[in-house]
Amino acid sequence: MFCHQCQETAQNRGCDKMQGVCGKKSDVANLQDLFIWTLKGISFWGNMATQKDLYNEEAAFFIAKGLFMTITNADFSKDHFVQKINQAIKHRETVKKQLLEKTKVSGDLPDYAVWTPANDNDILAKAESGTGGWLEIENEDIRSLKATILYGLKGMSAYLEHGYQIVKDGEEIFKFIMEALSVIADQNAAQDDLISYVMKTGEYGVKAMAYLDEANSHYGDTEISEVNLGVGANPGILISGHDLVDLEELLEQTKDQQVDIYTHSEMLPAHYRPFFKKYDHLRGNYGNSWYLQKDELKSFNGPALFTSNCLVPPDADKMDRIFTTGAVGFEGLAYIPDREPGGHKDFGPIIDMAKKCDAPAAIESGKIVGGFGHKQVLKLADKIIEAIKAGKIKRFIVMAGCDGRHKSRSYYTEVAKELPKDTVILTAGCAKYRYNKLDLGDIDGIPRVLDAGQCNDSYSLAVIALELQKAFKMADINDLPISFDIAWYEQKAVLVLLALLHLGVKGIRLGPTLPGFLSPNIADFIIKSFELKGITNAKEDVQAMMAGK
Ligand code: FSO
Ligand code: SF4
Repeated sequence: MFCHQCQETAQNRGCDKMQGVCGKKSDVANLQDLFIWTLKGISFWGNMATQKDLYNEEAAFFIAKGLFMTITNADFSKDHFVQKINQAIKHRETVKKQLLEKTKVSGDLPDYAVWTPANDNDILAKAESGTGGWLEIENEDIRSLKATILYGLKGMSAYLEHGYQIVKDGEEIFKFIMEALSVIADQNAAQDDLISYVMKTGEYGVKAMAYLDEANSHYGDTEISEVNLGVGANPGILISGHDLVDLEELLEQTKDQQVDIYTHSEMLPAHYRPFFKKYDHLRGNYGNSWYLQKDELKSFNGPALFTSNCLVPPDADKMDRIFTTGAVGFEGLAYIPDREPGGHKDFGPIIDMAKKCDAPAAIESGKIVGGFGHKQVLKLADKIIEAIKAGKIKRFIVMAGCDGRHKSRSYYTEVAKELPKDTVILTAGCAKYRYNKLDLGDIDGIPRVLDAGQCNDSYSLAVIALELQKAFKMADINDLPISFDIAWYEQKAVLVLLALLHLGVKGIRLGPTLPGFLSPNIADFIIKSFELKGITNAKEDVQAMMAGK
């Protein structure tokens, strides 16, 4: 195996032993590489087909969902990937047939466009041979650019998969994924073309984030809300991940069942959406960010449902209490199958289990406040602009992104503490758990931490910046009193970074480390072109940010 897609990759170079730092085993990693290789096969035909007005929506969604499954801490199941590779070949053949009925394709066909396994053993053998792995690409700069595009596409696919459950459509962005996958697959792709696709991935990243923002508004726009951190007397189900449709169906199916629902990690911002407020048994948020789930599950006492990443490989004695669905999977854990068109998922097994469990033990009490998506913040725009003009708010610090296991991430807590009292932190994603329970106070009633929501809601932070730019009639977004100090872990954060670069944001700090998948030359190119920086220590970085550097 060789996987270097996340911030915790071994030695910031790549996981290449029997198991990755995240717990992904080498056989699964190799199957994921082969699966993406077969998705390139669908894209090879699909990209040509869309140019002939033969867009196959089912195949395009299959590709996006497939990429989402390979994101860090999503699907660890060998069986799932074998099944998916078989399905990918079927989709490829359908798309190919549709195209060949309309036009002829000449020239040599690449292996990924034609390979058909005789059986599952064939798939396992091909995966073990390393087919589709990064080390097949010798030139490290080409490998680095292709990895940047692919990881951005994985993040984009996560946003699309969630949005598509709610609104369908999204054709333009699904087509881009096929186009970009075809470019990554092309062995002759030139460095300059790949650089332009890195930027295009950021451009489509903004579109994908806007698409999901619009889709999620089906549940109402985020509004200022207090979220309970304590527990009730009923047994509970803990729901984690980012999928709001799953949450809705779980809430419906647990109505009047004397079972409470608690959000975990990235599901916390669901409390900010008006739609979910009608469910009294949506009791509150339990616990913190994803990497603490094992300990928090012990005291929760009831079952947990993972609707998307981040799943940590569970302890053997907790396997029966963890359920997966959507793009998540793990050998030995129960998997709730997808909904049929027009139907819903059946959460019966998890509800039955919850009823037999004790109520959660309290680990916290009190409330936290969030819900500052772009529409809510724009309602406060006059107040904020007044505070900026009066010098009461000197600077905004965007500290969005992901949390992670490494101790070095205490940097973000220290930055939050170190920042002067006339600064406001804009956040989204699980990175906020590093400081969202500190008492940082407010500025004339505006909280010093404005939480827009999930990492998926990072779009809000870009919209807020663009609106402030308009309000202050500034020609350049970089003239605003905003600093970006982003924490990254997995591939949605890669997409958010590319989206910010596309929007022209310069001088972003990215930590705790710069991505290991950037070769020295490509890292140098990005650092020079966009003034991207690593982090140093909280004191020095706060001083620099306050000086606009
Ligand atoms: Fe965090 Fe995990 Fe939301 Fe990520 S829970 S790390 S960027 O998957 O998705 O913020
Ligand atoms: Fe390693 Fe991250 Fe890949 Fe897991 S996802 S194998 S930790 S690089």
